[in-house]
Amino acid sequence: MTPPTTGQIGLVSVPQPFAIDSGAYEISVGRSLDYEVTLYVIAPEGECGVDLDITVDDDSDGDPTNDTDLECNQLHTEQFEPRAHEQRARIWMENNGVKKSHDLVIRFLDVEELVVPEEYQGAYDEISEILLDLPKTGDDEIIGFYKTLLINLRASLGEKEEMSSLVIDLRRLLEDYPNLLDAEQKSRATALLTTLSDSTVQSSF
Ligand SMILES: [Ca+2]
Ligand SMILES: [Ca+2]
Repeated sequence: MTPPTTGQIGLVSVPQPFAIDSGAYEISVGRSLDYEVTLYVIAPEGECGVDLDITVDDDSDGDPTNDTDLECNQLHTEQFEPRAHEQRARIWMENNGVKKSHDLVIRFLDVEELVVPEEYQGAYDEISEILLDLPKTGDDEIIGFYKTLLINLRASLGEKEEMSSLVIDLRRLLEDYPNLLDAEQKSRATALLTTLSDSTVQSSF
């Protein structure tokens, strides 16, 4: 751990964090701990939060790295659902207009069978990209629903039945709300859904 000194972010966690490069930390956690990490981020002053996944914009403000998934100065136990070998989180802090951040890599051990099957890695990355470019205007509830379906789809890659029902839900949503996405977003989403429904159909023969 980094001993907290004035104005510095301190991090205490189980499993223990290791400094990996300038300002970044890594925590390795395995199945024996149910992928649970207990952490406490000490921020002596200013605003501070932990963004647990810098590829997903949880508060839909256009910046995927600034979410407050966990509050600082509080003890949290977070159970992760590994979909890859690691997940990158970020501790951010802002004090008197000065921003600081420390990346936090959560490395998952014993995940061979949990990670995205290789043939879906491209789709996984594509969904992550699409999630970074959600509509900025429009009905928040519908955008939120679209985002949830995409996150669920990304989590279900390789599970054929769940995948195909989510692909159908997404297609239906895009049909029901033809103005939800702009032309570029729409062609990207449509291409993704076509690829995934092809792979679902093929696998059933
Ligand atoms: Ca995020
Ligand atoms: Ca955000």
